[in-house]
Amino acid sequence: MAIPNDHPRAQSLKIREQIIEGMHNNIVAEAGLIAHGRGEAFDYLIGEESPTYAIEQQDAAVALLLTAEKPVFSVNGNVTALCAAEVVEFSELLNVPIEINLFYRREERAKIVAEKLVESGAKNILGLDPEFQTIITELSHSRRIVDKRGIHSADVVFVPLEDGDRTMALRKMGKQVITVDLNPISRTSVWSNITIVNNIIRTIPEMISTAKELQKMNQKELLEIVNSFDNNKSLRESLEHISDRLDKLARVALDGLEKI
Ligand code: PTJ
Repeated sequence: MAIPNDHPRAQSLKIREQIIEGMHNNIVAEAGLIAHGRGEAFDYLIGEESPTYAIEQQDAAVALLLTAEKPVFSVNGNVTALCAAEVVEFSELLNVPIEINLFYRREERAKIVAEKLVESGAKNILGLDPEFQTIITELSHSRRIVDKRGIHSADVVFVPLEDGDRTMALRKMGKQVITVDLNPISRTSVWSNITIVNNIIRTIPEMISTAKELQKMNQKELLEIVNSFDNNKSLRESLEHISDRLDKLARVALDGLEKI
């Protein structure tokens, strides 16, 4: 559906169209629409812009990726539909491989997701070649299938829009997990080492800009950023941000969102 630019919620509706189109093209799972709706609701609550706490989370995440020995990006259908080009640009900038890892895995869909990433400039996609597949034994669903060259041997896994089970399994395997999840109280958010409570649409371009700055720092400076980050404290800040907004909204509710 064509969204008129003058619609007050044009940007949100256009993004919704991207997800719907992604579902029709078999990139996004049906459940991806539901996940997106949940994300939209939380984005509404945080104010549909990147709060200060999110910038700090993104800085810590970039610093961790820059100090990692073997990082990997784990990419699913929603992330591909929303920001394939940006994810590819980020992966090229940091020289981090992309692995396709789907919750609702079907080989045909995994190939379609890969094609979209290749169309967007990706040169090498992990997660498809059966020769390199192995499993995370702690998991029973299809996200257990991982690539020996990627997630299985990585020290840091950047896995936006993740489900909680796998985050726990990855942590138990000794990996550091960075996620992007608009819901600060999801199991993924709570279990990750660094949770970015922000919309992936804003996060990846902002992380690209941050990476260009942080690439000028030395390892010691980067490690200071990583070590001074406290995920629990940061999640608390995100909840306080939502709670403050709701508090203000409750007071000025009928005057509209733009006033706060
Ligand atoms: O492509 P697949 O098969 O791997 O499936 C992907 C989905 C997302 C359907 C699957 O991983 C899933 O069901 O995820 P969940 O458990 O619904 O978790 C998704 C989380 O992402 C939720 O907490 C949402 O609030 C959050 N979310 C949704 N859209 C965004 C988001 N977070 C950041 N940016 C978004 N745009």
